[in-house]
Amino acid sequence: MSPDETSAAATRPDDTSADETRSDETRGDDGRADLGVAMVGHGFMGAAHSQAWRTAPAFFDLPLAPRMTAIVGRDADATRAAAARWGWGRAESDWRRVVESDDVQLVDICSPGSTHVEIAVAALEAGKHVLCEKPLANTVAEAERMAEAAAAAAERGVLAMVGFSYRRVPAITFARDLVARGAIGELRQVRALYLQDWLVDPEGPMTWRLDKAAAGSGSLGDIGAHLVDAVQFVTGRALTDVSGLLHTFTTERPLLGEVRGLGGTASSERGQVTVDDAAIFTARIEGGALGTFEATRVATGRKNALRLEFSGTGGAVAIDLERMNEIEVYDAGAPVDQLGFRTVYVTEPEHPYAASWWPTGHGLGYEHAFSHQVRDLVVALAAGEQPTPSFAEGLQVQRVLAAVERSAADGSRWTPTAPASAPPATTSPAPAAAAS
Ligand code: SOE
Repeated sequence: MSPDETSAAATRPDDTSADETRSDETRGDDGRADLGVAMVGHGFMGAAHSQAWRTAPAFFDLPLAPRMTAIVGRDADATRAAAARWGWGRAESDWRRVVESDDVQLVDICSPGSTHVEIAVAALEAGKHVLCEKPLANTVAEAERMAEAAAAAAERGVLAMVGFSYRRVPAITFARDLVARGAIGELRQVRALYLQDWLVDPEGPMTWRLDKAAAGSGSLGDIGAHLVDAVQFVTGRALTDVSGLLHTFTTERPLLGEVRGLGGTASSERGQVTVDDAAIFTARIEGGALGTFEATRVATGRKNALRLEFSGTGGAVAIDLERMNEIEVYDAGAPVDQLGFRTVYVTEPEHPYAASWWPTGHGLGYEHAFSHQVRDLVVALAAGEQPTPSFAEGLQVQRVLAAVERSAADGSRWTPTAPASAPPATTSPAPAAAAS
């Protein structure tokens, strides 16, 4: 069973088969091979990934033993402080050193998008596995280079994965399972919203996320990318054509003083915002379904509301990350006098990943998806299997984002997501339908 087929069964603690490690690897007392991890970046994502590397081995029986070997950052003091706080073995200021280190087998890239291509390609060429934060890159050309490097590395048993962590929120993984089981019949429509409001205040400061050179795009790439991945993951179908609209409401902001969360304090100087505040697009989906998408950081009052609704001929499922332990399920075949959405609490041991955490009903949070990501990655590496989403899938998401940008720049014209010469990219297949 591949990690993309992560069902409740695949997340049982005893699921630790296929430890096929090389004889030159170091092993701990329990016989498991070490997996030396070096993480690049120590911002928001660095914190989330650190938490996951620390926690996943304690809650899942992993077939390799991750070691938090090194953390890399440009600011030596801040990197040393992060290493001490989060438990990394050493602090480095040049990612090239960890890429060359014998005690590192995996490079985890949590730095801004502009850095991804260089680090990922160098790491893969040096024989290190790679986990790279989303979106895969800032441009399609960069993502293509990364996907090519990943394909070449895979031939040598070196594997790469892109960090679309929300796939591993149990409610979203479970939605995928339900759709694959046929619980909503034939898919007709998808509604996908990612609503945040941390840029509502025009005096909120610039961060790298507002700089096209560093981030590639704004809401589109930062949070819209999650929508694209989550929709394609749940449905098993690719977005084939899009019609988009991008807008920046606040074009100039104070420069950043001190970082706090996604924003920070403002300095007296001002800078130009070069990315979108809001991205809205409609899409045609393989198989004939339609999708509406909205990614915005100016949705007043909405903090981290990733909302997905899948409507089919036989039912519907809906998720809201502000209530992330729940999924709403509608069965159109129920007796007429009992029709209605039911709220299912996704915390039973039968639900994806839940058995490894707390007793029924005790709920998971934002950070757990990153632990699940580590769990699935490590299981795949030990089995020598391609972890998902692969860089090829990350590239396909990048193509969707680029198509939205091209469409928006051209009066919202309908724009294909696949290159003219290629057939529509298909995402990881959904698992075989299970009996419902
Ligand atoms: C990481 O997965 C991420 O997309 C961040 O980059 C966003 O800023 C955050 O709001 C959601 O998670």
